[in-house]
Amino acid sequence: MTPWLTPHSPQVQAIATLFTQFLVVAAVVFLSVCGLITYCVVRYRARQSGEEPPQHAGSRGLEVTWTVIPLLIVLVLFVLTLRTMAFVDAPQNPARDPDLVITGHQWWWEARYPGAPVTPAITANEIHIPVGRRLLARIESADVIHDFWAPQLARKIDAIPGRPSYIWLQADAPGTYEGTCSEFCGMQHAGMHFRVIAEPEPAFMAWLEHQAAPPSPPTGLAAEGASLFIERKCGDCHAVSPADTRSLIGPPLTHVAGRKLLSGDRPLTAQNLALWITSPQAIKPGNRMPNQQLSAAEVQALTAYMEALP
Ligand code: HEC
Ligand SMILES: [Cu+2]
Repeated sequence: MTPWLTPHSPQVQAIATLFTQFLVVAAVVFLSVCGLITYCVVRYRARQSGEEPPQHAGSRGLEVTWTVIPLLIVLVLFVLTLRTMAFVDAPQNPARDPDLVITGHQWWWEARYPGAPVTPAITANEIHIPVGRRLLARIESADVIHDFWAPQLARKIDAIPGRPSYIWLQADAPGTYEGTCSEFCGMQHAGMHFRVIAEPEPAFMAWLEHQAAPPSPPTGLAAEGASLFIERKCGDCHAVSPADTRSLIGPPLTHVAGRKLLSGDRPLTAQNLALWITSPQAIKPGNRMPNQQLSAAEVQALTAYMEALP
């Protein structure tokens, strides 16, 4: 199996097992039908003598057989499916707070950790989780219907505006797992990638604490960038403090430099940051960040500021 389809959670393992069971049953049905057809073609083919095979009309025995066998097959598949669903699906009216709230935005993912001992921790596109723990995640949308899909870790689930849904999110080994939006949601639907980064508990806690802590005050060129950030109204769409918990149009930038990818897609380097700030539409056409017509000096200062937010 291709590596990115290898199950890495008990839930996805159960889905993969169900798939195999269906495949085996379908293969048996397919081969029996092929066998029966071949048999009939050979056994009852036109003979030289022109003699017709014996003709029968109606047979209760046969009718009952070919009704009961498919019924049993469907029943078995139905029970297997129900069992898998019961194991895989999270309660849709959970009695407790979710560990994670994931919100789809055009065209990025926001993640919050309301159940964590240190809050508020908010991030975008790179969702850290502790390894081996089954997390209850609430999936929401800020605008249109998206679909949260990390194929190795959890089932697919629609993110529907105004109607939260819940899934179990779990990884049984440390690693970085790719995910993507799986429901067409506009121009940059195909650019709506995310990653789930599963780490041992201590590393995850350290990450969480870091996200919840304010970034250290910028100095030098970065400080100039920080005032430009306010002047140029970047702050209307982006948070730069964990205390700013509003759900905004753009991803939180509080610890943006700590992420590996810019907009979930390309390496987060100074060069790519500068390119993005100069002309976001050139990188991700149609995305909701306007070109601010900044001068080269302004871009430089803003890039230094972004880099000063690890
Ligand atoms: C009208 C709202 C808006 C304004 C104003 C705005 N941005 Fe953005 N910004 C966005 C959106 C939306 C995205 C995410 C786009 C996407 O990935 O689809 C984004 C993404 C970014 C990213 C990449 C973040 C990541 O997680 O990869 C950076 C960096 C950024 N903006 C910096 C700035 C700076 C600096 C300014 C001010 C000059 C600014 N933005 C002004 C909406 C805005
Ligand atoms: Cu989407």
